[in-house]
Amino acid sequence: MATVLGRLLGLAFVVCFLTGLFSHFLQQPESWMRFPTSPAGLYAVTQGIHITAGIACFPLLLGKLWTVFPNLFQTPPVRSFLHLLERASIALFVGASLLEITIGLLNTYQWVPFPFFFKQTHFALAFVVIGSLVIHIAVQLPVIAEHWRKRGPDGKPLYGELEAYRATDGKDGDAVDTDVLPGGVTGRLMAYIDSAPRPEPSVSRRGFLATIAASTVALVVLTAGQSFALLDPFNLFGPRKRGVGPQGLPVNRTAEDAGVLSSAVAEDWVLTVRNGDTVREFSRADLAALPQVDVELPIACVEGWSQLARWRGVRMRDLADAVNAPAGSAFLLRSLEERGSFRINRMGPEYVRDERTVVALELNGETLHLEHGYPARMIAPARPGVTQTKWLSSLEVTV
Ligand SMILES: Nc1nc2c(c(=O)[nH]1)N[C@H]1C(S)=C(S)[C@@H](COP(=O)(O)O)O[C@H]1N2
Ligand SMILES: [Mo]
Repeated sequence: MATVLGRLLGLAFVVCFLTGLFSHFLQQPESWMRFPTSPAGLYAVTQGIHITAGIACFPLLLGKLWTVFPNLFQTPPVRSFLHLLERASIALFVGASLLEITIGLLNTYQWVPFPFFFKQTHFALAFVVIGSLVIHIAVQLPVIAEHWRKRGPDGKPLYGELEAYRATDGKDGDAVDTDVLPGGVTGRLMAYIDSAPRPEPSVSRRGFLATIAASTVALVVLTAGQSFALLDPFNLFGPRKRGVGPQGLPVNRTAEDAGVLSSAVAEDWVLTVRNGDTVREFSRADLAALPQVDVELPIACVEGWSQLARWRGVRMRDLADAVNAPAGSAFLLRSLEERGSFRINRMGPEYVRDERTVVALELNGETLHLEHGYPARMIAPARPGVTQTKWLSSLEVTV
């Protein structure tokens, strides 16, 4: 049972790690990095998977901890250097992964009741989790290999002996070919079976596994609706509900929190577009007079929720051309916001040149709501929500 849960958990951790790395570099790219802009919902999917797999880790991890709990009290506590290393890596692994998924979950509720930055900690811990998992697997590799070969180091079949031993309920040592006892997996398993206290199990193995499976499926089904439209009707636990918010779209940071209540509605607002000495200023009327395009693109938040919306506005490409930005230019997007981590964002050339990247003036057929970034906000395909800058003030060619 520990093995079954361990495999699922391992899979979930690897999925979280890879989707997490993808999300990390989308938000903090190295300057040489380029990202796919299609399909437009790519990030909504990878981040939806990230959050959903992270949530599934709770029952899986707790179930796994429950099944291996007696090992905590094994005697002797340390048998060898390798054993010490293994136990230490497990302690690190358990601690780090519990912390990792807990702060991750809290962050999806935008709740940070701990005295450190979420993003940096979550990123660093991911390497501790994966690192200690690799050590754990490396130490167990001989056992894993024996399992797959179905033979012990002595070449004898593994489980026949174990089953025979089990059948005697550990009482009749003679029923077992004791040759296989020392060393190999069978020996260690038997030693473990002998040493562990064996109370009447209060739940059957099947019942336990069914409970874990049911709670995992239930958690996923009742939360993943925030990320996947198909499950929307079952979204009970997801912190965000689709379609709830101004213009049918959730809001992450309000205009009030961003401190733009007056600057965003100022008469003299202009969008400044700059390429070195070439500077052009566009009022909202100027922007509205340029060719308009309609795009259907999702807001896909790092917190896992995402929602498709219809946007209308000016192609980013046209604005880049208006200041003769060379093809391949990246842009710095600035918001009216004076504080806040998302007021400045660098947009790589692959997005600048994509014809679906739009400085949006309208959302779902109406003038962009103040909460969604009025007078103008950026919307680009396959980018994290944090980069979809609201209340734009300037776009500037950058390296
Ligand atoms: N200027 C600015 N733009 C911003 C943010 C912000 O805090 N400030 N939040 C971002 C985040 S985290 C998300 S998920 C999206 C949400 O867009 P919405 O509120 O229109 O749904 O806006 C992004 N744009
Ligand atoms: Mo977000």
